[in-house]
Amino acid sequence: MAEYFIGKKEYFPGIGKISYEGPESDNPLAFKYYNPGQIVGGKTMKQHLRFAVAYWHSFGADGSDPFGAATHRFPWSFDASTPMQAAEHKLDAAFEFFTKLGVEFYCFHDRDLAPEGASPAESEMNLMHMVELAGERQKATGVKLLWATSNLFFNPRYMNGAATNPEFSVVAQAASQVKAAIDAAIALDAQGYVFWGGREGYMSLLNTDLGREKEHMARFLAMARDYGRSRGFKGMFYIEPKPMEPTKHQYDFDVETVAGFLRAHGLDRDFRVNIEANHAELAGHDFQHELETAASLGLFGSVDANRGDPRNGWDTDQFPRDFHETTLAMLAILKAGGFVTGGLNFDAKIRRNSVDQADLFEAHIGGMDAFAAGLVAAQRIIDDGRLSAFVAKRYSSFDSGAGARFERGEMSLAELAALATGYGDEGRTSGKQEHLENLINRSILNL
Ligand code: XUL
Ligand code: CO
Repeated sequence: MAEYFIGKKEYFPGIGKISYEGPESDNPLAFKYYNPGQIVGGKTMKQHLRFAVAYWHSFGADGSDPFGAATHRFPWSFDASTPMQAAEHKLDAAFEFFTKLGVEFYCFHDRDLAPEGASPAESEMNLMHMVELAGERQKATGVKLLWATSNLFFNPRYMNGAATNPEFSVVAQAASQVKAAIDAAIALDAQGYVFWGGREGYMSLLNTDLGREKEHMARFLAMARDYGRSRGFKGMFYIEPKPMEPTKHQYDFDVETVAGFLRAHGLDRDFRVNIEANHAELAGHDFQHELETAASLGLFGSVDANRGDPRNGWDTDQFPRDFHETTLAMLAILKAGGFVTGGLNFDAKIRRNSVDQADLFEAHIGGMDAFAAGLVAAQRIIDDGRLSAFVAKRYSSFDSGAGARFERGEMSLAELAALATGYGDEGRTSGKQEHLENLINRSILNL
């Protein structure tokens, strides 16, 4: 992958290409576990993990919070005289970062790439201009677009929702944004298109027609799908579940809720889920639960890789670090068959007081190492075979005879009940949870 400074200016001076130096290395700007070409279970780490950088956090989150001003100073906006010029510089900085880090993919919202204009037409023109430049940089570097999305939550017009807004005029404006963003995704050969319904929910049921809003959301998503397919979009559409924040309740609450919604509206052929670790936590689940649920429903798609703080329950979007969590996540992902169009997108931001240029690199390096280590440990668990053999044995009474007939739906409740008399003290078989937990821990420590 070529290093690429189209603007002839280096935005991260003093930091070169990040390479793999192994677990013994003490270099903070080197990978300890992520070794792109290393074969794990028949595929390279790079093919398995499909890392993406999130444009909005890495080049847009300025460190401001409800209590304080921005702390991150973006060098790419210093010498820009217009918002469009700043967007062009930001693009150069982003591609410099992607190539130095060695990621294969990136993700963006329409408004991350290009500033909103004074009218829908101007916004679209801004976006088209930036799409053209991004396309050139993609071609020159080989970095690809994992997915694009549309920011339908920042502008005050969306304060009551976008597709679920009680005012039709706002729904139309959301459509104009989504149509342009799908065009951008197609032009940049995106492998996916995400809907995260930040304000598709309610703040109070007193003023909300819940049934009508959900119907509107389904209608809108079907229209977006039909538009994309009619324009030749072959990528995957994703819904990113999140239970709350910014609204009190979001309709895409969790994977199971989204699955019911997609099926009820005939959307499950074109849509999969983009699962975010921190969102799982907000829904009262763990990351593994959401991944396994998606896999069990045939809806696993992509991942927003981050973590929250289990003690405060906010969407803190921190970089993943927990080997135990990444091992269980990679185990679920491998069991689901791995990524096809999806990947691991770092929807994560450095902390407000992480103000050194190296911090953004070290944040991603740690996240990539955490998933690489998780991948190795997960593959070891699979190769060891004891975990899957235990689970298979646990259900083996359904593999033949009456159990198999029950599974195939060939038995009535009365027949099933009649069999009870022939059975005795079954059911007191150990679930061996602690034994299995120890197996997982050993596979992690053997790294
Ligand atoms: C918000 C969130 C978004 C989506 C894209 O919590 O995760 O950044 O990933 O809109
Ligand atoms: Co996300």
